[in-house]
Amino acid sequence: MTEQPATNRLAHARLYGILDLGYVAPAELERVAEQMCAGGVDLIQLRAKNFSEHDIESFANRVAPIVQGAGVPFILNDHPELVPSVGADGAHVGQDDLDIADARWRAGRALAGEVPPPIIGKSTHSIAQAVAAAETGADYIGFGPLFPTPTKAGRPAIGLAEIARVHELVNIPIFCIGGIKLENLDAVLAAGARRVVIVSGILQAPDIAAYCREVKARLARG
Ligand code: TZP
Ligand code: MG
Repeated sequence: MTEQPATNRLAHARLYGILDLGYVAPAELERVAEQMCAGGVDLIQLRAKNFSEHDIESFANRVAPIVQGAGVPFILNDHPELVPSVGADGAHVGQDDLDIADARWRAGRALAGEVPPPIIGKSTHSIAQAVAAAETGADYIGFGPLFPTPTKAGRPAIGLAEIARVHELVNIPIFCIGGIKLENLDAVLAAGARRVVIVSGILQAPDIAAYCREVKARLARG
């Protein structure tokens, strides 16, 4: 089978998993990445708050071959400048981080002409931010947090009411995020979500691959 470019795989991605060092010990990164890939996660981000850039580069260099070897695009949180050295597929930035154009330039400047352009994603917390992210060139957005979550403590939940509207207004992939678990996934899908990011639900599952498979099955039905 011919390998699809990461941007094509983004277009079909439904489940976005995050390897978050708040839940995963550094020594466990490879094992957890393998389980997420085995469970069918479509996109994987490395998120390591409070670690040095040096540590993040080294984590990413360990994880990238596993994730990309499984045909899954690999995204770095916060550090577009590390995309070229790691060979990641892109970077994810928040509202208080670099703007999309700057992130894209940093992520892609050493790669021009050699590999496909980087995927740049943006966190959004309202419809206005979602529309702005699409207009300024994001390849996808996170939309949330839908529910309060310890993974992003202090960020107010936005609930389910705006999910349908944001899908009417924004034409790039929208990944709903924040407090999503198997227990509330059907309600999130019924509200109009098509794609989700799940962090703690996956990383705290007793069987990560089985949990991911069940989420994918529900997404396929939803
Ligand atoms: N951005 C908005 S909510 C969130 C991020 C990174 C955390 C989602 O994590 P969880 O554990 O799935 O609630
Ligand atoms: Mg950030």
